[in-house]
Amino acid sequence: MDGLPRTGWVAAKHLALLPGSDEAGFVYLGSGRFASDRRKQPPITAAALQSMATDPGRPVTYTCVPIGSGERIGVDRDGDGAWDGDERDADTDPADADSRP
Ligand SMILES: [Ca+2]
Ligand SMILES: [Ca+2]
Repeated sequence: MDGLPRTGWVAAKHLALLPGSDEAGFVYLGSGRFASDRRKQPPITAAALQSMATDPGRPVTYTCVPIGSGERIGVDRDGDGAWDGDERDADTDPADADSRP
C-alpha cells in the first residue's frame, strides 16, 4: 500500500500546481486513496498524487498526524466545515472560520 500506515490519517499538502490552483491539500482515506480539499473531486490513489510532483520545486509533502486531525490539517485548516480548495474557489478565507462559502 505504497508504504503508508494502515491506521490513522495522513494529510498531504501538495504544492504542485493544479489547474487554477497553486496549492492543494489531501487527506488519507485508507486503502491507498486520498481525498482532495475540493469535496466534489473523487478520491485519487497515492500513485496519482505522487505523479503530480513531476517537476523540481513542486513537491508533495506527506505529514503523519494524530488520528482525528487529518481533516483539519489536510483539507480544512480553520475547521469551519468548508474544505480549503472549495474556500479558495469561492474566494473565502481557508484560515478564517468566520469566512466560509
Ligand atoms: Ca475551512
Ligand atoms: Ca473559512
